[in-house]
Amino acid sequence: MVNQQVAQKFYKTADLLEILGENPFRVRAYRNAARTIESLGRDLSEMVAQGEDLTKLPGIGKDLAEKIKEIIATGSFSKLRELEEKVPPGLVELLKVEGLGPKRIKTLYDTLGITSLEELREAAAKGEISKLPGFGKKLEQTILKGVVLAKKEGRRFRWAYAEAFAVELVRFLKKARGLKEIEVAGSYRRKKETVGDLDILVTAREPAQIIDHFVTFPDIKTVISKGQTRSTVILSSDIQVDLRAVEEESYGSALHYFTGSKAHNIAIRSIALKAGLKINEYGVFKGEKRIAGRSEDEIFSAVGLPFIEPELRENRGEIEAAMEGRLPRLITLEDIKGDLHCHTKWSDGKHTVSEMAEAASSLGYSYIAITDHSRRLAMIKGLDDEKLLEQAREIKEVRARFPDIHILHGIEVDILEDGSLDLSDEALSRLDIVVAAIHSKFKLSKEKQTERLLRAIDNPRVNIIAHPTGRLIGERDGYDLDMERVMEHAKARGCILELNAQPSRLDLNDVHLKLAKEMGIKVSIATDSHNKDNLLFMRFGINQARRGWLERQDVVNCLPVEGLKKLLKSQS
Ligand code: DGT
Ligand code: CA
Ligand code: CA
Repeated sequence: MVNQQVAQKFYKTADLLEILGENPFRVRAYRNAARTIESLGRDLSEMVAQGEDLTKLPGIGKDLAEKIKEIIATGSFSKLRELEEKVPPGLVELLKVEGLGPKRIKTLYDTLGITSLEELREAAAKGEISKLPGFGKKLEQTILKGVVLAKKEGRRFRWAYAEAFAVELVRFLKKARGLKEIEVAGSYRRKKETVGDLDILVTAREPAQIIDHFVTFPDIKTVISKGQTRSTVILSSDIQVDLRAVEEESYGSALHYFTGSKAHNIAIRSIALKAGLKINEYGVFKGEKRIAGRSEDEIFSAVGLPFIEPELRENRGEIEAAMEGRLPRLITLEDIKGDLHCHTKWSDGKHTVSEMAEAASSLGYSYIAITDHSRRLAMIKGLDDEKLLEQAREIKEVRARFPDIHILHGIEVDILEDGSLDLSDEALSRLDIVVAAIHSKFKLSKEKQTERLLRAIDNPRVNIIAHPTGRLIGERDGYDLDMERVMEHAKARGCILELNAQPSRLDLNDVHLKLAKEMGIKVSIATDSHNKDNLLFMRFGINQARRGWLERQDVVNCLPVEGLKKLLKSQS
């Protein structure tokens, strides 16, 4: 841990020195030292603590040894801090761009004042870079592509975010003359929680016409490439879109190939090979003869398999299941009968109980659980015993006005640091449903955090654990938990685990959901709505549930209301 940190600081120092055009020997000394440290079998902080002589390490002199000590003591060192003051932070990122070394970065900075990837992209797009001495048109193109890759590196978009662009693009492309079929393939079609880029496939009378139309999409920031049958662009949101036009006779194969995942494709290919077939994005071939390619159904049946839903195509057992005729019948939005986690104005929600009930009713639900926060979350007016009683009176009154929908009175009760709950058993026992969740002390040790959750699961009043891991996609990892123990405990106690459908949460994730299903743990797919529009997040939960192999019978809010009430009662 410390070694990596020290090495990183040295690498960064070398980069900055190089951008500033300083002595190449100094630059090399830092890189060599970084490499030595990376491959060191021992912990530097220990060596320092034991007073060992660091200069015995190859490439580490007196000066660098002092700096290592400084990094261990303070997290950085003064020379680096000095350099960081001198060099704009965006310049270091430019090093990731193919075709750009520190010298060229210095030129770009000195002449065009470029200090970030975005400024570099703009300058390249305007053709300013090719005018600089020693750069040229070809290098400009390389840089443009390099910027895209550098920006993309590690950058992924939440599925729900990408969806808005995918839908818009498909609508736009459908206006092109001669378009026949269109599908957004890739991770998007597999409904992965995050999407790296969008892969669109079309068939068309005149592919070039579609490509011409595609590059006029108003939201495009950069056209990376444009050929007869394919084009790549970057949208203003930085999402990359690859468009490919394919022959109709290959559409099914291309769709299968570009839907992926890569791991699934490779597994399917090896099945084909065993059967003496060749499979690629153009078709399934026996010798020279194409025996399938028009549709995905054709592709699967050519290799002796039933159709496998895109959400399952991760090579996580779907091929074996398909061979053995035990593919799941994946849950759909229509299977959902209600929502079991919703907030109102009683805590931090935007709408009243009656407004939420009405919205749920208009979705055709037969029940909704009102689960506001408990008192511990004082900033957002969490409910105490007394408030809960008041809320019960209001719910009773709303029930009379909405006879079509069952309103369950519940709570999202806080799990305190020791695993006890924020409200008395007596208060909880008056409720129809209790959802328990962690909202504080995210940084407890794995042992403590796990024990905390196990204790909450132990409480017979608790029906459901909400967003069990606490992760926020792209923002925050989940709490440090032993999920295996949590799930075993949930199984033993008959506790339901939530699949929170908020696009930023999707918690549990696909892998945990599949595990839950295999263990026989029931799942509640719930929106955690804070306003009535949020009720529509249910479909994101369904996407994730399908990736987790869930079927109707695995999900408690597919039960009719009597069945649900019976289940809840059986838990306590
Ligand atoms: P992403 O974009 O990172 O969220 O993930 P995908 O799955 O959309 O991956 P992408 O866009 O790189 O490629 C789309 C699909 O094309 C991928 O799911 C499978 C297929 N594919 C790409 N490269 C290969 C490959 O090297 N071998 C095979 N068999 N398939 C590939
Ligand atoms: Ca993709
Ligand atoms: Ca792609």
